[in-house]
Parts: sequence; structure tokens; C-alpha cells
Amino acid sequence: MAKDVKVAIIGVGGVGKAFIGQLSNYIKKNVSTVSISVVYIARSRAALISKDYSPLPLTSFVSEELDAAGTEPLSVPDLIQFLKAAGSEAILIDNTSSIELANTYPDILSAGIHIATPNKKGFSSEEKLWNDIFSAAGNNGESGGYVFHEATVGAGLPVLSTIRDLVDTGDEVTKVEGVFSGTMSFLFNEFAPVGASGPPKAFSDVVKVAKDAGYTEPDPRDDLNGLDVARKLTILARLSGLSIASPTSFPVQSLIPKPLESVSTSQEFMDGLPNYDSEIGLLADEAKKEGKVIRFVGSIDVPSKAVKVGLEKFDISHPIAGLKGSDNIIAFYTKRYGDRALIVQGAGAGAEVTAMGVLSDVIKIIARI
Ligand code: NHO
Repeated sequence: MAKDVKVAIIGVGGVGKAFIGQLSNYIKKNVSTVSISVVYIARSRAALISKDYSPLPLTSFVSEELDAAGTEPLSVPDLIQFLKAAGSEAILIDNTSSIELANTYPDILSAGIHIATPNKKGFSSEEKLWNDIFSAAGNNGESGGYVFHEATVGAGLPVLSTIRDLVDTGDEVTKVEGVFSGTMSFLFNEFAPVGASGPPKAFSDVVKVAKDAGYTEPDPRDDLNGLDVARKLTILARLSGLSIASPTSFPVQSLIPKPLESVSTSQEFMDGLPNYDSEIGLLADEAKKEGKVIRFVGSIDVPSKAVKVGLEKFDISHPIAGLKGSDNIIAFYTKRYGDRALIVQGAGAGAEVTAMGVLSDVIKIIARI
């Protein structure tokens, strides 16, 4: 008999819409014995609910359908009850960046509902939440739902599955190093490219180009403060076996000039940024004289428990220096791999590749239930 899986999707922004498209294609071509029905789709103030658990249509007009539905989303306890009452396995997809929703993961998992998510908040906030999530989860053979969050680091790149496989097969991770932000990758690949000739670019101009092209958050300070990278490092460090209290418990270099931290609008920030071009320009010049380039990187040194995020100089022959576009690169140094790192590299940002990471988690969950 076909296995029956009910799916609830919360969050229908860039990633949510791409996920719905990919899931729809997966369901259409699915030749396995699994019957997947999406029975709930919600964003902040609207929801589509299939009260009789018949599959909701997965169209590209989901935003319009949510507008027309006029139905309020269920509270998390009501959603748990709704999914449990279906009497079959259920997966919740959290495509939001909500900490409030992430705080409820332990309850969702304890109810036996599985979770797949690109939302970093649950795994990179206070350590207690991480511990509560994995105590409630069934990933290690206990009774709770499975939780997978591959897309929280490197979008669809196999970063978390790689580190888990290394650790589970008895290897010891000694160091993880790389470029973890698509935005920061783009900024520095443009600002300080290998083999640059001609007059140097102003950092503020590069930030403006990236902002206008939609590569940064609406307020670029949300990229430049380093916190997105710090959250990703927190997740990787915890998976490497380190105890990390929070993403602000280790050194994180912010590229926001101090006086611009508190200006109220993103426009004021952009207007003020050219005044600080010389500081970062000097760093790039200094690196160039040494035959190097500057890149915004994160690193975890496991034996010394040192985690840090910030600008570093790299020799132009180093793989980190030669990145292109908004690619991520993550190098794992382990006992087994010795001095030659295991390297994962490729597009690490964008709705389609992030949604791919989420769908691959859904497929992993389905294979386990
Ligand atoms: P949006 O477009 O803001 O959509 C969020 C949706 O969630 C909206 O529909 C909103 O109504 C809904 N929502 C928010 N709070 C809610 C609540 N409490 N209840 C119900 N609905 C709620 O965000 P995105 O871009 O679609 O992102 C979704 C999630 O994916 C976020 O957690 C984000 O951090 C994560 N994510 C996105 C990306 C990406 O490229 N867009 C990446 C990773 C994870 O790999 C990517 C990345 O790291 C990009 C990074 N900036 C970089 O490397 O430079």
C-alpha cells in the first residue's frame, strides 16, 4: 500500500515559492510508493487549509490564492493537532526566518512530526534551543520526528550532510574554513579580484551594484554585520562537536563603519558608506602588495575551539581567492583527509538552490519513514 505523507508549508517568499514548484514536479514524476499531499500552506497572515486532507493544488499562483482565501494561519498547537488528526506521517516545512516558529520545533518534533527547513534561527541561536531540538528529534533513533536543515549552510550544497557523514563514519574534523555568504563572496570577488588591473574600485560602489542587483538584503547592513556568516559557523561548529553558546559568543568582524551602525534607514547607510572607502581600500592595497587578496571568511579550529568570522588575506593561488560570482567554498580538514582538504564549492545563495536543499531533506525524511 502507498505510504501516505501529509505536508504543511509555512513561508511563501522567494524560497517557499521555489520549493512549491520543485515539490510539485517531484510529486508529478514520483514513481515510488509514497503518496504526498500538501494539506496546509501559510504565510504570516493567511493560510490555505485542506480540512479533509485532500491535496491542495500546487500552482505558481499560490500568493494570489492566499490573498483570496481570507483564512488566518493556525497556531502551532492547532497545526500539530490538525496534522496528527490525519493519522499519517507528516512533515512541516519552515520556509520562514521566524525565531518564534523555530522555538516551537521541540514541540513539533515531540509530537512525531518531521521538519525540513532553511531557517537558520533554530540551529544558530541559544544553545539550549539546539539541545532541546535534538533531544526531541528522532534523528538518533528516538521516538520524535526527524529534523533536517541542509539549506541553513551553503543553500543546496552538500555541506551539513558531508560533515555528518565524516563524523558518523569515525573521521575527526580538525578545521573548517571557507566563504559562507553569497553576498560577501560577490562583494569581495568584485572589489578585490585576482589579477585586477586599472584603478581600484570603491567598496561602496560595489555594495551599491550588489544592492541594486538584489544580491544583498534590503538593508545591506544585514549582510555586512557578519551575523549571517556567524550563524552558519555556529551550526557547523556544533556539528563538529563544539559547544557554542550563541552566534555572538565568538569574534565576528562587522564591516559596518561604527558611525553608520545606528543610522535609521538603509538609504542613509548607503549615502554615508563612501566616506569609509579608504579604510577597506588600504587593506586591499596592503594585501595586493603581498601578492594576496582580501576575502570575508569564517573558520573553526576544532582542537583549540576557536571560531572566528572576518576579513583575511589569501595568496592568489589559494582556492578561496579564486572564487567567482556569489559562490561559496567550504574546506573540511580532517584526520582522514590530512592536509589536503575535502572541498565543497558552488552556488551558495538563491531561491532555487536553497529550495533544492529543502526538498532533498524532504526526500531523506520520506526514505526513513
Ligand atoms: P522571504 O522572501 O522573506 O519569505 C519569508 C516568508 O515567510 C514570507 O512568506 C513570510 O510571510 C513568511 N513568514 C515569516 N514569518 C512567518 C511566521 N511567523 N509565520 C508564517 N509565515 C511567516 O525569505 P526567503 O528568502 O524565502 O527565505 C526563507 C528562509 O530561507 C529564511 O530563513 C532564509 O534565511 C532562508 N535561506 C534563504 C536563502 C536565500 O538565498 N534566499 C539562503 C539560505 C537560507 O543559501 C541562502 C543564503 O544563505 C543567502 C545569504 N544571504 C547569503 O549567503 O548571502
